Amino acid sequence: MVVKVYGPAYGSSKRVIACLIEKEIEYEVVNIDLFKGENKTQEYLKLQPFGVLPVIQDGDFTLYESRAIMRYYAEKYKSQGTDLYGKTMEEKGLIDQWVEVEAHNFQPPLYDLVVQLLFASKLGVTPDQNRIKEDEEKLARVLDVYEERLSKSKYLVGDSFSLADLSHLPFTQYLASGLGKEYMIRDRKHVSEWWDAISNRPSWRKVLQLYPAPV
Ligand SMILES: N[C@@H](CCC(=O)N[C@@H](CS)C(=O)NCC(=O)O)C(=O)O
Repeated sequence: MVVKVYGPAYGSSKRVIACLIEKEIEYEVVNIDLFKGENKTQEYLKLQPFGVLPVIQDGDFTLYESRAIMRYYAEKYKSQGTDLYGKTMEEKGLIDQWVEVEAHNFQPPLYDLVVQLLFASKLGVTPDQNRIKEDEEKLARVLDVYEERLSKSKYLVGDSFSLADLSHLPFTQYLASGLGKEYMIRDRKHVSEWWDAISNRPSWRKVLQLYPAPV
């Protein structure tokens, strides 16, 4: 059964696709254009009642929330493709910890910077300079924690690439190019080396090549 991914051009969908590629799982995409409101149609809301991307359909199984989807496939195909979800319960716990940090500490200020700096005109939002400054300050404090963590190991959890790192790819990509804030990565030696390592994975290069950002 080929997995159907509704997306695919936006950040959260790319998290799922990078995971599917790492796990060597066959998939096809269904294009949903957020700027045309295709995520708010009755048909789409039946799949994802909150009207956001992505959703996957795997036979008659439907799942939304990008991080739940990547965990599902990392577990379901544990021994296929890259092992992304740790070898021990402790590794798994730490991977989950960093996925939660990504979702609750890292992505929120960065998502807002993307909306303010990249999507504002398309979304009819006036960029708010105070908010941009606050977001950058918040994100800088988070990245300082990452710098400390990454001074101790190559990846967020030990010496292997895992869901903890993968989950950061889509929004760090915006930070690395497009927002004019690449220095937030490059000024931090260990974050910078980590970004080079994870963003050069063939899976991520393929995602970028196949699904260019909409703006
Ligand atoms: N927690 C959700 C967030 C999904 C999300 O915010 N998706 C964005 C695209 S990256 C979206 O669909 N935004 C449309 C909207 O907010 O109307 C997930 O990870 O799946």
